[in-house]
Amino acid sequence: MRILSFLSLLALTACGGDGTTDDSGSEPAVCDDGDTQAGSTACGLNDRGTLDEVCSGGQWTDSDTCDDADECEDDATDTAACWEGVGTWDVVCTTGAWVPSSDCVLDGPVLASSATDGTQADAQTMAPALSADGSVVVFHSLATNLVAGDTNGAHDVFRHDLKTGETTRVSALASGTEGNGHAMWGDVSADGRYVAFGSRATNLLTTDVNATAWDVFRYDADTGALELVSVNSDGDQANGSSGDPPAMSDDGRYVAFTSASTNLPVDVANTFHVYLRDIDSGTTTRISDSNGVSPVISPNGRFVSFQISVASGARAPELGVAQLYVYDTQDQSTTQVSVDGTGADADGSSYGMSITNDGDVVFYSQATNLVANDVNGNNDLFYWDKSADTITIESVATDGTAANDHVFEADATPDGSLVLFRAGGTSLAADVTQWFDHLYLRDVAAGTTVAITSDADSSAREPSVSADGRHVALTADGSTLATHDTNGVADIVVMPLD
Ligand SMILES: [Ca+2]
Ligand SMILES: [Ca+2]
Ligand SMILES: [Ca+2]
Ligand SMILES: [Ca+2]
Repeated sequence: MRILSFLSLLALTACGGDGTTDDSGSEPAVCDDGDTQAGSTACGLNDRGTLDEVCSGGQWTDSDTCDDADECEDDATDTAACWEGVGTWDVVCTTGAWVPSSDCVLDGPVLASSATDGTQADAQTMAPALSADGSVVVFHSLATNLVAGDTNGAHDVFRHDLKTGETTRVSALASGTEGNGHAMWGDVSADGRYVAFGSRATNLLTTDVNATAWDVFRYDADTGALELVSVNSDGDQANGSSGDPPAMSDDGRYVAFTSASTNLPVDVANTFHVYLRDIDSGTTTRISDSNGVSPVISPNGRFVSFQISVASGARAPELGVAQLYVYDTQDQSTTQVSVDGTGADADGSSYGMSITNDGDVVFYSQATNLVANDVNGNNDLFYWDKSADTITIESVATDGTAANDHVFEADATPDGSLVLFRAGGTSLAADVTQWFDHLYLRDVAAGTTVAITSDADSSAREPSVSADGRHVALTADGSTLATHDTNGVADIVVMPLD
């Protein structure tokens, strides 16, 4: 069949052409001059294309036109712009096309608290939280010009996507109705899709039974929908205030929050407790005793760290000192973190900042008895290793020099290998000579500390590190960290760490 077809094709071709006889005696014309057809000579960057043939003098000859669309030679490497041109990633040529071979890393600091068109915020912004790859940052702001129609005169929670440059308001209904009260303290899922936040607006629900008491919501960026998180396992709204920053797991399923309600579940004392909401199963569990506040959740959702506030509480026998605990959802056990080597309570208050997937807790504390020779008289940053049950001090210089001023606010990667923290003083890095607050990057395993904001910058605070350790979001009081920052108020800056 194949031979017959080939012969038939030859016959047809021979009968084609312009039909004239070649007087010179050379080959008879087989095609009309100027016609083109697909050829068979390999061409292109990866020899995957074929040269077109053009009819000239009645004969088919290869043209210069290759039908190959490959943009690069296979296995070649290069770098390319990403995230709307604000970042760079490695690319490798795969089947003739450039394919990213690394995550996108910002080329430099970006002013994230801006409108989609780049307009700077007209009022202060704070409390950033960063997605796993650093591409989505959420924050709250009093600015009225980050989105159209912000006329509520209240803080709102916003979501800025570095991949597209888009800024959206999270604390509003999909219909466009804006909240009639403050919304604050956004936390974002690893993929940037979900945002948990608190709001005292009364019009984000059909019926807000606790009126202007704070509630916790979860926003879905895929649908624009809001879901009430501060509810009990029957779906009833909390009857008291849930007014602490909520903490959400990486997948957006678990949200830990503080509430003074008496129906989450039934609770006789109108005091604060920490609750864990499982949005998928629709259950809410109380995980702290009285006066539990300030929850921090591990990225995998297994562990929640919280503080027992100083007001009272069975777990804080030394009144006036807030102790720190970690709750394990796997066996419902609670362990006190803030203890000295003999198991005695910390002699100063402790504040949980971040908790790893293994349940290790990064916290700062006023205590002097958590490690030996803590004589600096300042807050320090500590790392509680759950499996080893040891506490180390991490707010030290690479050579071990102690902090000579206060330390607070920290965030860690999910494996605890990197810790970002805020500290005043001048003793933690050689290039810091000004006393105002700088941010430092501590490599816990290597024992190294470097300043990531310089003396040329104004104070920086509230670090949020991406899970991949490549970016940090921070609140910048000054204007030097990001270019084009001329608004004179605090902004959110996202910057590369390497
Ligand atoms: Ca507003
Ligand atoms: Ca409410
Ligand atoms: Ca100390
Ligand atoms: Ca600014």
